[in-house]
Amino acid sequence: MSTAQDRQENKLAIANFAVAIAAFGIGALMAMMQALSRADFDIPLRSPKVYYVSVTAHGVLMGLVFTTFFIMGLGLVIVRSVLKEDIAPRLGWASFWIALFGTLMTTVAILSGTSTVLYTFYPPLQAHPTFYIGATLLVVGSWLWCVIMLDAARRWRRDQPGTPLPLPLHGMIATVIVWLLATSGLAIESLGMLIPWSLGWVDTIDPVLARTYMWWFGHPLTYFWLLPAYVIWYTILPRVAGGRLFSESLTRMVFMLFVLFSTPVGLHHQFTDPGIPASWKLAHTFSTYVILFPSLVTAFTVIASLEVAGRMRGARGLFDWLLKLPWRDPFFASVALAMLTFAVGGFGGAINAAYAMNTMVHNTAWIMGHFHLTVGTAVALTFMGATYWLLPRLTGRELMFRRLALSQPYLWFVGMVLFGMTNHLTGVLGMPRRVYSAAYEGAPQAQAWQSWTHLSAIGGIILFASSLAFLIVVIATFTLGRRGERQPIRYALPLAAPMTERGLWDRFLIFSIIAVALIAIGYYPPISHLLELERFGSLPFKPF
Ligand code: HAS
Ligand code: CU
Repeated sequence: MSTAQDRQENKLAIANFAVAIAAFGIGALMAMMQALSRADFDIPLRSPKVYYVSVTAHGVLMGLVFTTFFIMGLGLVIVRSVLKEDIAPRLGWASFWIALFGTLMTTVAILSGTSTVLYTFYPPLQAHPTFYIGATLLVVGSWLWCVIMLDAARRWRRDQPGTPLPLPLHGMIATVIVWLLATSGLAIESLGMLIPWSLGWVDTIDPVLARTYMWWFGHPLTYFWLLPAYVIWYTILPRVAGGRLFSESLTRMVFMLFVLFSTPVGLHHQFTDPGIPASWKLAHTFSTYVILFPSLVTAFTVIASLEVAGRMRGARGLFDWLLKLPWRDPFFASVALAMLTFAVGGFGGAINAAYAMNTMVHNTAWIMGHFHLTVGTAVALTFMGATYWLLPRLTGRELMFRRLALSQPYLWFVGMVLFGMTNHLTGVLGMPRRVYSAAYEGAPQAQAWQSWTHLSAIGGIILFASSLAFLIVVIATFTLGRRGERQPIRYALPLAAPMTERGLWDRFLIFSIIAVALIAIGYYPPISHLLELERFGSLPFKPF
């Protein structure tokens, strides 16, 4: 039976998940309108202004709000499940309300049409000050959550000296450190440049410098999204699949490598930006290839864990273990399809990171394809699947409409294959990203893109149907689901005996210090070189 304390703490996690899912719902509706608009369908209210307001809201709500709140909720659930003690509920609620207040501020700024700067908020496009201040508050709220998470790790160490953190907490602490390293770049950009400029305290802004801080934040942001998904792949999936985690030590290593190398790679978003020395762009290419490694290890470990599961379920042949897996479980299907998609999306990342190939795909629809397979599927579909797993465990209610829940990840997969593949293709054919109409007012080159964008619009409609299915299952379960015994939250056991002593890959403090040093090495020279050049600030632009 649940205690009052339990219910209180579940409430906090549930509040975080609720904001995440609400943001997802609004973002999904906008996404479908955008896919139709790009394919040049005449939908009501269609105009460039509406399109760019919508793309800004979609990017911010999906990329920054859905993800951040979901990750905060997941972190709280994990802390509670491994520590089994109070986790500073006041601080938790303060974090929640500050982040929510910031989110509402930014959302109003976007929807009122004053802040059409897209989710990358590149200057000299200028937003209303409340856009930047709201986004900053969202981050401040998340920092308080980081304090809770770090405090949980401290308590574990205090009570079990010498033992390594439980694996899910290990992964979440890595996520927290990556987030703190990432948001330090954002804090410099936001407090030092964007907010004073938007308030009119300074007239001009340095766009390349701002973009450099932005990508110091923006690349590790992608791993802030990915690592909690990895926590689910490593620590929950093998158990649901009926098997064991293939290797605990590899898992600990993977998370620590992300702490080390997530951040000093951001120049791979700026290969075409002027003023940054080519040598430093090349250096960031190399470090990007280093950060591919932990994901390749992940591919190996998760597939091996699934093979173990299939064999524990009785498979004997070379590949029949695949068929033994619980493909009819909504959580399993979501995560397995998310991983399959990530194999393609991650491969695309390796292409993006190659300096020469990047010039072919940069600023084209290819990039949209890339990030819808990575954050839009590997991460989002994992989070949706995890919601099916978590909801009954947090609320004690049975999952409603199981068949709808099962069809949802398959629909998402089909929709994303159509959407992702067509965007990769049109990107290679030269179609820019972020265009309101792919028809380009009848330009001949645009003819080649047309039929593909129609296919991608069909993908968008299927994705919307999948989103609706997800929302229906979640809302119905939450409000109408039959109450039963609350199932416990249990994590996968490793194949070998669990580790009982702290090893190399458990040294968070030392690796964080090295990570800070690597950021200094990766960013100090290119930024100081940039500042040595004559700087021309830009006045603000508000095209919409
Ligand atoms: Fe990226 C642009 C490079 C990963 C997100 N990326 C973006 C943007 C976003 C994004 C949002 O180098 C656009 C930003 C903007 O708006 O301008 N990306 C990479 C590289 C990786 C990578 C090298 N990206 C991600 C992840 C993201 C994400 C993860 C979100 C979560 N990306 C780039 C570059 C650009 C870029 C350039 C700039 C492009 C430009 O010009 O603008 C790597 O981390 C990827 C490693 C992944 C793998 C895949 C491993 C596979 C696994 C699954 C195995 C499981 C299987 C299933 C096969 C190597 C782990 C088995 C299933 C069974 C049932 C058996
Ligand atoms: Cu990146």
